[in-house]
Amino acid sequence: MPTVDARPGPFAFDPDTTALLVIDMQRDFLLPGGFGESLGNDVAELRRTIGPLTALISAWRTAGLPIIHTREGHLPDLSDCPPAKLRRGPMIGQKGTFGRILIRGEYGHDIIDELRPEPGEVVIDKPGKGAFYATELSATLEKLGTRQLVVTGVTTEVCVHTTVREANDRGFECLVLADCVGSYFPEFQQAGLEMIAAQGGIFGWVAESPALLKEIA
Ligand code: TIU
Repeated sequence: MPTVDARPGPFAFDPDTTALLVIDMQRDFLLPGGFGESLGNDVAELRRTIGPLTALISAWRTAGLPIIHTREGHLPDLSDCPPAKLRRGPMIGQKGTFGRILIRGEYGHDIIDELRPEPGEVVIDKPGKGAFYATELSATLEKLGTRQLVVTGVTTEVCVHTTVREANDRGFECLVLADCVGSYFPEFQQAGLEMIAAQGGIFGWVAESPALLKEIA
C-alpha cells in the first residue's frame, strides 16, 4: 500500500478508496480586493496554497482518482443562513467587489480560475463551515466507496478543521496537507496543524504534498 511520510506516523492509503477534498478555494476568500481582504486579512497567507494545490490536483487527475470541491455559501434569499451566523457575518449577502458575498451563483462565491473543477468532479455547496452538515457529501462518499480523505483548502482552523473533525467522527481517516491548507493567521495555521496530529493523531495525519505526490506519480 502507498504510504506517506506524515505526522504523527506513516499514513498508508488505498488509492481505490481515497478521495481528494478541496475546501472553499473561492474568490471571496482568496482574491485581492475580495471579502476576505475587506475584513483586514492578508490573502497572501491563503494564496501560497494555490501552487502546491495546482500540482496536486493535476497529479490526482492523472491518477484517475476522485476529487470533491466544496464552496461555502447561501441561497440568494439567505433562507439557509442561520440568523446566528448572519449576526456575526452581516456582510453575507451584501454587495461586494465580486457580487453578493457568499451567495451561490455570484462570481465571488465560485472557485478561483486556477483550480476550476473539471467536468465530472463533484462540487458540494455547503451553508456551514463543515462539509458534511446539510450537504450530500456523506452520500457522495458512500457511493464512491471512500474510506480515506486527503484534505486541502481554506481556512485551516475554520472550514478545514470543522470538516476533518466531522469526517473523523464518521470513520474516515484524514490526511491534511500542510502546504495545501491556509489560514489568514500564521499562528492558527501552526496550531491548527499541530492539533490534528497531536495525541497520536487525535483526528488525523499531517504531511507535505510532495510526500503524497511521490506515492501517486
Ligand atoms: N472556508 C472557511 O474557512 N470559511 C471561513 O469563514 N473562514 C474564515 O477564516 N473566516
